Amino acid sequence: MVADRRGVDVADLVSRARDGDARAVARLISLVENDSPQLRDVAAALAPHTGHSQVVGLTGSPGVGKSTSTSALVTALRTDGKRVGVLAVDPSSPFSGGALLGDRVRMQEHATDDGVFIRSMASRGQLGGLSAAVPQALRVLDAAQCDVVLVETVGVGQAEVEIASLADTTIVLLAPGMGDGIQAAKAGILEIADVYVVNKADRDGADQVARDLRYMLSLGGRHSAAGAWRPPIVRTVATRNEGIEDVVAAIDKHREWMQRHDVLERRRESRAAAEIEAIAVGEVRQRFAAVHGSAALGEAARRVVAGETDPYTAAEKLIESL
Ligand SMILES: Nc1nc2c(ncn2[C@@H]2O[C@H](COP(=O)(O)OP(=O)(O)O)[C@@H](O)[C@H]2O)c(=O)[nH]1
Ligand SMILES: [Mg+2]
Repeated sequence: MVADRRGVDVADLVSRARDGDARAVARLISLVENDSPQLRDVAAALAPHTGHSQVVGLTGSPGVGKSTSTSALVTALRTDGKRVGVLAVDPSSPFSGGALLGDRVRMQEHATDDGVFIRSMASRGQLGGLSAAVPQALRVLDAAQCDVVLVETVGVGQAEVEIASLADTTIVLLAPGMGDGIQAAKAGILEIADVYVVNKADRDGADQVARDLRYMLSLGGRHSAAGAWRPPIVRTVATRNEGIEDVVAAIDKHREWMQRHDVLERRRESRAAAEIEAIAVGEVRQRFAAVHGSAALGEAARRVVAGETDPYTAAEKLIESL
């Protein structure tokens, strides 16, 4: 193994991750999460090994049962022999412990399973925020040959909608007694669902939640167009693994539908486009920061003041020189 002073041997890490080495996977995610100087090497080494995983996002209010459902889904997918990644993402927390600690405890039953990779991420430290770090972490899990990657986001808000939009299939969970439908509708979270899960179906009011949901969906939105995917409503009791196989079936069905209608490629391409754009704009912004107070800018300013050129021409020249 050739590990130079700059750090680790990226190619070796990627090759070990592909073989399912959990420590290599963890190390790679740390590299992308901490915006390491080797981020580019890692991204380049991962690129040829991606495109296999189906990314499934789970979102919904705190307490609705996302973690319990995630754990139950892991069990179901493992029974089917799938390799599974789990990313628990907390956009509002500066710590990757805290709110997610409970989830880790819940995930304990999968801790010794070498076909499951579990990781939590919080917003601490990332230069471009979680929306920049999560796609990279997803690529690591993809390269580690996960068939499915479950992304659980904590809370309901704009940040969660953003993270959820990184998924191929987005599951929105609701539960009775949480005043949840309205909150989710306000946050725009209902619009992003490919599958609805009414969890805690063992409790009173689950039928009402499903009815309210069906009513809200009947009012229109992107799903009402001809030929559009109709998001199913699945009832579950996640604590008893009830209905979980129906969720798995709904995920499979959505994937098949996306492939049949060429939607999967288009969704992934539009996500990649947004990512490239964000990276490019970030890069340009950084270069502009270097321009501020520079000799070139000073010279251009002098020429504008002297009437030798106009500010538009000067700005154009500056952009060209970047
Ligand atoms: N009665 C009932 N309780 C559930 C069900 N699913 C989860 N819970 C409980 O609801 C609480 C919150 O669950 P959790 O998975 O942590 O929710 P999260 O915040 O969305 O991740 C926990 O006490 C779970 O045991 C369910 O189907 N029925
Ligand atoms: Mg949770």
